[in-house]
Amino acid sequence: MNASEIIKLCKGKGLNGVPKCSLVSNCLPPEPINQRLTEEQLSPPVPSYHVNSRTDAFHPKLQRTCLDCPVAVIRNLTATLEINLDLYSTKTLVETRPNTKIDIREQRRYAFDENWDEERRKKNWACTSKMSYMTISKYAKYQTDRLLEEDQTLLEENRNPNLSTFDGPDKVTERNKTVKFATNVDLSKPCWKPQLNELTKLPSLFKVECADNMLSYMCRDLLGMNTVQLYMKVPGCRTTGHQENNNFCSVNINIGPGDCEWFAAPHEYWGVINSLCERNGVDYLRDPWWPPNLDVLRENNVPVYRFVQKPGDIVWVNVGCVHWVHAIGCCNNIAWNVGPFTVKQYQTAIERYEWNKLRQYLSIVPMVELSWNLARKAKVSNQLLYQLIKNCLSNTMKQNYLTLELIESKGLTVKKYADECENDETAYCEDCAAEIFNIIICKRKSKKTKTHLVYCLDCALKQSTSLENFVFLEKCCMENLMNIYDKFVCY
Ligand SMILES: O=C(O)CCC(=O)C(=O)O
Ligand SMILES: [Fe+2]
Ligand SMILES: [Zn+2]
Repeated sequence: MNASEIIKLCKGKGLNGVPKCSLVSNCLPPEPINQRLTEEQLSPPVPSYHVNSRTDAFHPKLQRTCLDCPVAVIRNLTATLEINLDLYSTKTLVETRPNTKIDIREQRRYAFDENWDEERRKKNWACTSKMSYMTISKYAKYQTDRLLEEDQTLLEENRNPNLSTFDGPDKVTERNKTVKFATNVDLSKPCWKPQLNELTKLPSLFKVECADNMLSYMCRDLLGMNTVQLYMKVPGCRTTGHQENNNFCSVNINIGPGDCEWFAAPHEYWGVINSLCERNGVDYLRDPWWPPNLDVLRENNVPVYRFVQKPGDIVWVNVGCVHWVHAIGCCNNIAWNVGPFTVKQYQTAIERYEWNKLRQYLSIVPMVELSWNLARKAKVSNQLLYQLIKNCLSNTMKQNYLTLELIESKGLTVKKYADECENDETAYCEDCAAEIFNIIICKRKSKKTKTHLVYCLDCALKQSTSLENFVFLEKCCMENLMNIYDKFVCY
């Protein structure tokens, strides 16, 4: 059906209310698998790909390996492509922007595969951290001091193997009980141009900006997703367990000088990990967590890849893979997300989008806006992927029509959204965090500052069934949406 046939069938259906719209039939966490995994299956070796030449680097086999495995390490690619990792070293960062303020998380330090409560009495899932700020140069000093200290400690440990730097219940040294982790240093600013430029040497699957990357069709920055973020670490710093925002893939390069240790479980097992979190009082999506030990996962039939990422190694995190990362040495990492044009990527992103809605958790990737952008600008050649995107367009186009019908049936008018705002942020509902697509329902918060609060239709109706006191703004008119819908074809 073309757009006008679809809309014709909707006529009059929005007068008494607009049904909720879900873009997937099921977005619930997957059930545990029935079959008991063997010891080998529970500790699989990480798929790794060693690049020996430029031919290897751009060979389709590399892309295939990445898209087929939950997680992969790619060794020697950065060296082969002569990517200058010094650009991301602490020394260069200090030379470029010594006074930039960065977010710091102060974390407890424990053995690599363990997590304890604050008193170090019981192992648990919850992690605590204190937030603060530092400048790049101040963190650099901290990191360098720790680097020297670690060398010293290693020497001592070699002499006396009973000493340990980490913080188990019985192996506590007073020193270094907490570590400072500089998370999410934003490299999207113009001063980091050389750092971003360097990454254009990568094969297209890994590129930050590329026609093959769905995230490049967002008209603005999603910090850390379609822009690069840098992490500065000392031994013991932890990136707690998570899946990427909306289950997009991620690319991570260890800049060194130290190593990182990774733990990862395939997407199918996120449901089991989610229940383990729930049973242990942590919110899988919102709280920081770390498995108390790896046996818990083994007992629950969850396979865990465990591997070391050396300086220069790229870790590829595929769609929906659950992962948690621990710094073995002092190091910096750079990371960003990509969205290959695959059915699995799009489908899984939409599933998480719907699950986030159920949990009232904000989707950093506004999948509806992205889908309409893809329709306007991307060339989609995979028939099934095309159908999934078209399905999203059709549902949201109907939703848009019914919403207009409902508003107008109440004798209210919808105004045109000012053009100068066209490129601004995605709106999310003030109450339920849902993405607001195309029709902005808002209420003035303060006359003085001219700030507005934005709501989805459901949350606005909860406040007032007559929708009085709300203003309605339409970004793209019905006719334009219908045009985009009809023009979106599969190549
Ligand atoms: O380097 C880190 O600690 C961040 C790891 C991560 O979660 C990622 O790259 O997706
Ligand atoms: Fe990640
Ligand atoms: Zn809402």
